[in-house]
Amino acid sequence: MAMVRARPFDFPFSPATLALVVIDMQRDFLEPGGFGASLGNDVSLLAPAVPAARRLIAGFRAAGLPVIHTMECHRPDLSDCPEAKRSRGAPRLRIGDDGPMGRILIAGEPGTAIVPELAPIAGEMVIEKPGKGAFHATGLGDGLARLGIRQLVLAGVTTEVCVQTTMREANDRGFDCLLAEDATESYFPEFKAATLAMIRAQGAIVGWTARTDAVLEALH
Ligand code: C5J
Repeated sequence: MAMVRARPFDFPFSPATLALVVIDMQRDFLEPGGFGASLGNDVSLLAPAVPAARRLIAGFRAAGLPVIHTMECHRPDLSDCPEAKRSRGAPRLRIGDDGPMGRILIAGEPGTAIVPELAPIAGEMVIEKPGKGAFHATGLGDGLARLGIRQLVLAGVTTEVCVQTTMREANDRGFDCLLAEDATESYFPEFKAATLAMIRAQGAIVGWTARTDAVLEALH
């Protein structure tokens, strides 16, 4: 069994059952003019997660382990966007409205794309998800089962919304989950800190956290 130096204690894993899941590293969250900015957030706060996520992706690819990407987005007719979701947020620019990078959070629009530094390569699983959690109304669970994956390293944005929701969904489905501390960011640094603390509290009640360097060291 390999081991990542992690908190609250070391994370044991088998490379045969480990995958990286990179959550929603999309222009709509990371760049001006997208969904995140429309909600009044300072999107520059998410930028530090990009280089760390890039190193994680490179490390998993080099080790021959699966890299899975998710994208929060909806069908152009919004049939998968509950009114309860669309009606919250900024009234002047809602999901499906035309923004500077195309329609906000709609599949296929320029703003919905993953930032170029972290773009998926051929053969990698890309999950389009209508919810905050990546298991809700997607094929992620079946895809992981097909690959025999039981343990996940997570990265992405935002820490306390889509990343934490996905991690909790995965934990309830029996996956061991580790969140890469420096490869995730929030528009609210205090929410990120609280999320990391609550994940690893009570004997890793939701999972583990570790620095990207510690994950990469363990993959060698
Ligand atoms: C949000 C996400 N924050 N990917 N989405 O609405 O965290």
